[in-house]
Amino acid sequence: MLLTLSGSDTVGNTIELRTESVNATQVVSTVNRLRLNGGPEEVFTCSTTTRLTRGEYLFCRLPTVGAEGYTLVETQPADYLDRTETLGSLSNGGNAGLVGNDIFSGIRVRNNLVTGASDRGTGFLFGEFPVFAELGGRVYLEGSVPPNVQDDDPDEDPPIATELRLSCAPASSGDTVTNTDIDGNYRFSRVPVGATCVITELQPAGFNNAYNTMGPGGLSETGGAQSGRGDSTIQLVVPPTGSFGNNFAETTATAGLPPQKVPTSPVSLVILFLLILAAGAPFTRRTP
Ligand SMILES: [Ca+2]
Ligand SMILES: [Ca+2]
Ligand SMILES: [Ca+2]
Ligand SMILES: [Ca+2]
Repeated sequence: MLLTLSGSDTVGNTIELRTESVNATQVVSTVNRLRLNGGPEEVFTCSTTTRLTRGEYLFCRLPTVGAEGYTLVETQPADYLDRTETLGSLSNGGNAGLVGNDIFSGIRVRNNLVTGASDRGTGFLFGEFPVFAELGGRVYLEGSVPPNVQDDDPDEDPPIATELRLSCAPASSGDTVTNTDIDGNYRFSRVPVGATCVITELQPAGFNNAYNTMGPGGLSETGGAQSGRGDSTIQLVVPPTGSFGNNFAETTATAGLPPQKVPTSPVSLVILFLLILAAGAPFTRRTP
């Protein structure tokens, strides 16, 4: 997600900074792109000891802002439905500004030139709701000794190669047929959040059904415990955070395993984007 911070400092320099929210976990730096007084773009790195995670972002090296305050704008990201914003706060106690749709204005970031204390703004949140999510799981031979009803990873529960099919209402925008990878994992992407879907595992030759486990949003399953050699299915409603752990376990034993189900995980409903404004030394020093 692209964010743009703009304003003028106390001696009239115009500042425009742009950054992207991070798309990974344990991120220790972000890139800021600065245009000072409309000049050429300068790229620099913001480092942080507070690691950033997916959706968070960081501006740094902000000079004390002029009377108008900074304005912060979000460019609406593709594949998200717009939600409401939440105003953050400034560590120096200044006016954190006003909140509009995808915009904060009048953010009075002030560095204390007497004590040297840098201002820090946190909690400027842009709310978005994903249109699409991912579904996935694993197909494996239940190989635990004694057998259990959970995925213990490929070294204990070896992968089985097969084909998975996806049928959704409303229909998925992504591929609806896929195959397991080398570890037995499969994944469907661009599946509409809120859709009701059925994942069908084509029963791999030579195996009997052992059990299925349902990921978040799971409603029902077929072709699980002691059900012979038919195809297996899991039906679910797609949560905004996606659904993994939709697993199909097989056995070479004729009788299969006793029927048991693994509980469905809880689901969180909204993904929020967090802004951290970290103030620091001014870009330039000018004598007023
Ligand atoms: Ca938005
Ligand atoms: Ca909004
Ligand atoms: Ca196991
Ligand atoms: Ca099966």
